[in-house]
Amino acid sequence: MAMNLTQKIIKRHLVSGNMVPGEKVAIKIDQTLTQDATGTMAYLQFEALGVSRVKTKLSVSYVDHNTLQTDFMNMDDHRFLQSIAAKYGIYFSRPGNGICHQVHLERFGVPGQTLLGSDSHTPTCGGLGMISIGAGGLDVALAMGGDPFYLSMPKVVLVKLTGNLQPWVSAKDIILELLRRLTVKGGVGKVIEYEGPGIKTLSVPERATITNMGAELGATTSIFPSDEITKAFLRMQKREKSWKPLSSDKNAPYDEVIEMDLNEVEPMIAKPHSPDNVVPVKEIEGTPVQQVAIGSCTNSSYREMMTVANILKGKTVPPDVSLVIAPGSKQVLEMITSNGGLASMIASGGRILESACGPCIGMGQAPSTKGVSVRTFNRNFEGRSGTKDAMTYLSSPEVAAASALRGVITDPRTLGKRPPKMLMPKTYLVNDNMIIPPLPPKKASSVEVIRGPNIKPLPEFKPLPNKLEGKVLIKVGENVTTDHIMPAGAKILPLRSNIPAMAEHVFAPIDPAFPKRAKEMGGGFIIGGANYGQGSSREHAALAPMYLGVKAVVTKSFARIHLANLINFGILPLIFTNESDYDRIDQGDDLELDVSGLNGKNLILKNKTKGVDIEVKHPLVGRDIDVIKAGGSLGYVKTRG
Ligand code: MIC
Ligand code: SF4
Repeated sequence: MAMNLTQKIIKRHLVSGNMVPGEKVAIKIDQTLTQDATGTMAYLQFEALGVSRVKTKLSVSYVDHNTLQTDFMNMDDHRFLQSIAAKYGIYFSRPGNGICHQVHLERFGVPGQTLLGSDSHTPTCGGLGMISIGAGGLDVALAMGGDPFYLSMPKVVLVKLTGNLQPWVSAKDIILELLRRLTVKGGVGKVIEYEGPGIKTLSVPERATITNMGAELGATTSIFPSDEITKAFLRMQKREKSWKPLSSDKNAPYDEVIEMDLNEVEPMIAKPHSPDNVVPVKEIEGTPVQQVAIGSCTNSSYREMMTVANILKGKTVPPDVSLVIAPGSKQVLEMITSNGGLASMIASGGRILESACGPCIGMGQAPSTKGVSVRTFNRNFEGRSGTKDAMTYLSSPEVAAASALRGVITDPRTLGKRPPKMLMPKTYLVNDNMIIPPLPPKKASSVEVIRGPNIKPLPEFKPLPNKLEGKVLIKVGENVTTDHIMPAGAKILPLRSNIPAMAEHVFAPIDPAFPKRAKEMGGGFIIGGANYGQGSSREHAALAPMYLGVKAVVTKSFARIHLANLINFGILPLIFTNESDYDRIDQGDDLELDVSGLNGKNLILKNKTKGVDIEVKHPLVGRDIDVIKAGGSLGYVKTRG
């Protein structure tokens, strides 16, 4: 039977389950990646499994998020991660070596393999023909311990690209156009597969921009075939041996087909405060800009940095604009340093940041009050930049550089007929001296793990009782992100390995009184709208509410990774059978739920305050029920023995 590329790779990795959309399948994981903000917790969980060495083909621990060291906490975490990596057979990418997804694409990704990463933008490596999926840290810890990864078998959408991108239009515009069409919910439960003659015009880093931001569609992952272009990229990275050709079969089945003619794609921009609030740039041209930020795992490859350098060359950024640039990896930074690209950026007034996430996650460079910031990043949720009332826009590097030079949002096509000519080098500069390879097992076993005082033990997990009772602690609206539930930024991110301290900030952007209320009431329920928990993979958005006593979250629907995280930490996820019942519950209402019959799908949620019974269903499949009953995955794994 003809298969699409997603089905082929999943089939080769299938451990259990039927490959029928919506059914639970378990797949073998070849590679894992973690980053420091999710990694500390993931490795504490890995340690709790009691395994002596990772069981994957390759595992890499990156430090790229918490690189602003305003006190001891972040560097303590870096040292913890480095010692853990040495002890358990994990590659360690040192701070400064670059953003996990960019470095993984350059140095480690292998076509046809599976990659599980504790970061929602792990699908970046789909640009190389991998099935690469973002997950909570606990799922990644379990994969490192040799367990398969459980997921709902996704539907597969074909995006057929034809034609050629026009001058000044780039890969970012393709994914922004797709977000405009499909919205941030459009990819939930789906893998987006790219095919068609248009893909032959896109290099691997351009493909990776598209698969990276497929995360914003809510997709399980996105993938390109592995072809001659993939081979050329791997050759340039001196990794040609990792290449093999991979594509879907002729007449492969797809659940949906979307066509896009690249000739028609224009420079696009996402307006505040959602990545799907997309319009053509020309519609909002002229909006004054205070800050332009270039970088992030979406747009920080060599090609993109050189595009920006060439646009800036010989020009000066106007006095009212702050331009900040973070090249995605040390490889990129070293290359643009030796070819003069960096000099053009500096000469134009660009402020150069280290190769890390930086402003993308509010680690410095917060915009001014009500400041307009044009960013080549992937998320513009309210407050994520570090300034609550900032207006952040998402665009391509071309639009960002043009806007930086003009001081207003600018369609780059007004800068000239074509962008300055750029020649790609024959090979990339390969220097892995900031990646520490794993130690041999004998040496590794004697390594002492270094734990700073901010690294606190995991909270306790309690089995699910037969009855859940409590008040509605908060009721939130549609598309609530994990940045709302558990914000990041320079002040809160350092607390990632300290759940009691972190819990003090749950729902801070929406309702700062939440943690106090939750504690006073001994926990309770959360009520949410559709796509609850979209965005980041941070399991802290489940772990910290669990610590505060949250027992169940009732919504119209969930985003994939957050749903898995809730189950992993023993918080019962529930969905309204009738969406309109959302209106029959308010904050402060007293709820009661008998959960002894979890094996059936439907449950009755009693709203004692309003005197109404509300039908809800749970999305738990197969082993999820046992996991929830055990109070979460760690408890479940222990009972399983
Ligand atoms: C993000 O972009 O929101 C992050 C920070 O990379 C997160 C991970 C985290 O919260 O640590 C993600 O995308 O998963
Ligand atoms: Fe880092 Fe931003 Fe990418 Fe998240 S989206 S991994 S914070 S660069």
